[in-house]
Amino acid sequence: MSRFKGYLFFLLTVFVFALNAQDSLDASDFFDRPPQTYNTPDKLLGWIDSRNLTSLNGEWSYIVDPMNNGLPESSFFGGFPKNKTQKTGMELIEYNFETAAKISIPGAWNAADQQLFFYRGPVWLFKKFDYSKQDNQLTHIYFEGSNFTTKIFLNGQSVGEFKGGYVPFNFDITDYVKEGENILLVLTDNTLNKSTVPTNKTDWWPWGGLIGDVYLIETPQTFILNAFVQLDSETFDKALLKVQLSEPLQNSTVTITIPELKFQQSFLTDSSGSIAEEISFNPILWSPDNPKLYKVNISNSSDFITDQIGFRSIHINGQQIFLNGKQIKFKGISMHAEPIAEAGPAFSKNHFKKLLKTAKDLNTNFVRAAHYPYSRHLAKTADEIGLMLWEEVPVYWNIDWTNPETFTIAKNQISRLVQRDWNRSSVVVWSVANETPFSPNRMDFLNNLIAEIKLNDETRLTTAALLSGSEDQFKLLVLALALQGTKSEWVNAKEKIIFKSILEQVNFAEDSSLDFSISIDDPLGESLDLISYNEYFGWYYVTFFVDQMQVEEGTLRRLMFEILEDIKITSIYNKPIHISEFGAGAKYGTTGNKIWSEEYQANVYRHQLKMISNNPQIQGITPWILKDFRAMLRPLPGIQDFYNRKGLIDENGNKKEAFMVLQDFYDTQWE
Ligand code: GCB
Repeated sequence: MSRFKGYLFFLLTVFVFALNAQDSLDASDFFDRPPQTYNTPDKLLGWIDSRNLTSLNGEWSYIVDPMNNGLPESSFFGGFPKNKTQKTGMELIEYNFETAAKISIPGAWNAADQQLFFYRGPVWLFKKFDYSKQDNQLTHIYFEGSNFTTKIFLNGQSVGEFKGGYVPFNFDITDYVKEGENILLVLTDNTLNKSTVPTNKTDWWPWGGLIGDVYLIETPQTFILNAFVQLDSETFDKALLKVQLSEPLQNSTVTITIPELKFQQSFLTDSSGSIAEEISFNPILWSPDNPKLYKVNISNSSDFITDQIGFRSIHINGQQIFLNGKQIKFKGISMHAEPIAEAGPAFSKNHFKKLLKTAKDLNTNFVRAAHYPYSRHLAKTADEIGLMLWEEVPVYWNIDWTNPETFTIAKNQISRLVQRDWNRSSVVVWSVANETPFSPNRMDFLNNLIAEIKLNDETRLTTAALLSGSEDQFKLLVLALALQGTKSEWVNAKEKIIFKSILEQVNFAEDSSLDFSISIDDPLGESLDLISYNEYFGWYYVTFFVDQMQVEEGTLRRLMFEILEDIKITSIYNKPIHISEFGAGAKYGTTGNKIWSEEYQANVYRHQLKMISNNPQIQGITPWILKDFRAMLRPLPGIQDFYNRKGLIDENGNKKEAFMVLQDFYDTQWE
């Protein structure tokens, strides 16, 4: 027997022995590899733009891995992080990141590669970089956003894992990074399921991959982790200063200076390495009309951070909203993080500048950044150009309220968002959810998220976009439409008979009157500052009962327009109401009195805006939506083609008729 055959025989014997030794060994055990444990990220680093940054943005390679074969724990050959390369030409390697397809980061792979457009699964991203280590400095890797589960490997070693997309996270990689060439591999998986945040069904695109900046950040060994400086919500000269060091270092002198205000004050850290003090200065207040920012510096003996920060106050009193003590209305628009005339997610300053300038062109003072956190460039840009912001986490539709991991992800998202943007004067509203059906478990989940916000920041308003359309309200709406149907002259005789019989069935006299009204009574309203409410009069609702009523959908839509302006919207809570969504779909360039035309969409806006003006408790609106956006739920060929068409501009920036209707309303009709 040759030596080679002898070796093979030995291996086979060991294998058969191993199989026999364990009666229960089945095929799946054989394929299993030892499980890996992954570290979770460090506490969020704040003020990163004043740090020593090395950008890892730019060209990366990627390999799609639908069967998760690259993971060390599920791979026969050790997985992709080994990054085996050819040496003699005889090595069998079935992947190669050097020759793999390229992608520009930040960017979503399902936007960059047509083949991955609908793909929901794992994709590996690879970057080679040179690094020169600094003495006595820590090196951190910072991801601005990665969807939705991320595993990071540096030079073959596992650095850690982050679950939950959209928000920033960082790891200390001082022990992993090498002098000279480094190999960074990141597994991004955009799979969603019933327990993720968001869940697997959303009316927006699950962009996958590194959707935000990637940086190496250097800090001293002990450094200023984060700091908060914001005015009290009802005063103009008192601010709260909170500083947190990375270590529980007591009696470290921390100094804050605002040179333009000639302000300087020092404090000593407590035993947890933190400071929470009230400070006083007299800033020119930030507002959309005068977005004044000040350079603020914070330092101690080993570290220095700086940022441009605006100061303003926001609060509610009864049913009104006050910015810097003056009553205002939120003249807003909703948006998604998708740039104008470019595919994929918006991530850069330039993307947000164009989007926010278009919003400002509508005469808005406010933007709802739905339905998830965007990159830090959004709020930085809004600070500079003067727009108030609503920021939100993707607690959307059917969230798994009872799963503790689901709550952990959502809590992590809200606290990271707040801790990143808590010095942005533009951000005036934190939103914890969108259209979530009532249940006791939901109340606990959302109240705990609100508590998490308050723990971090008590200076801003909280809200959630509440669900509309209870069964009782729909029944009342049917009656209101039937009553109008009996009165309107243009309704034909056959349909009139149907409307009369509907009224008779509930003994409703034809000559009586009925003001259709809604009173928002979601119990979550108790915990919120703004009672936000999504409604789609003029677009969706009639479709729900057109079949039962046996009348033409066109008839019901016309009747809806007739009653819309008189709809009363109030709340059992003595707080401002914010209409967080209304709208209608239109394909740019479509004409005529029909659904999907610009004219129909503009008419929905005209009637809705009259109704809004007639309702004094409504103090803010963010119609749905600035721009057409990608949505898997919207397949209609020739019209939607996987875009939600409720934009006031289309994906290329063309303005639809409704854009001008809203622009005029904000300019001249709503004070
Ligand atoms: C909603 C949702 C939003 C959808 C929108 C629509 O109520 O909050 O995510 O995109 O309606 O267009 O149906």
